Amino acid sequence: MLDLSSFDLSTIPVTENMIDAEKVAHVQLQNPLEHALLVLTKTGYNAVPVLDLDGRFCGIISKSDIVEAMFGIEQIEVEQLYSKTVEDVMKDDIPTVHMSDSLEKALHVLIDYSFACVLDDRDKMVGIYTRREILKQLRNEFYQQRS
Ligand code: 4BW
Repeated sequence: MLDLSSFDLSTIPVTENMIDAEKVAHVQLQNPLEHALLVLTKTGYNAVPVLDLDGRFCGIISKSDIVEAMFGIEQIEVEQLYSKTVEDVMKDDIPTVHMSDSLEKALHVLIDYSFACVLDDRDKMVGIYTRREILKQLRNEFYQQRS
């Protein structure tokens, strides 16, 4: 049985084991949807962060946001990929965590989202914390207790 009493998420900084920003695939606000679809397809991710030109976090765009934007009344309108921008279809009401926060805060975000964006004081994205990372921490704790 896993005893979580010694695994205190409130003491683990969210910056520990986050994926650094330079390794995070992202798109920019003014990119056409076609570019966002290319990034999502080539990287294999379902959703990536949207940043402005200064690297500030603006929201998240997913493959389903793009497909939804292409649906016209009667048919799929491929031209929307060129006429609409990331800003037109992204979701911007996304909870984030600050780089001084603990894993406990990220855990709450990761209930509803597959990753949490980690921001600095100026809202610049310094990295992301993923469900995979938190599960890896739990697994490590599990094996440490068994040994
Ligand atoms: O290209 C991939 N490499 C690896 N090693 N794993 C992948 C890859 N693509 C998907 N996965 C796996 C991961 O376990 O599928 C899970 C779901 O992917 P997603 O959500 O739906 O595209 C991945 O889970 P995760 O590592 O916990 O990542 C959660 C979400 O975080 C991903 C994606 O939206 C985002 N993400 C992760 N790494 C990213 C990233 N976004 C941009 N750049 C990165 N480097």
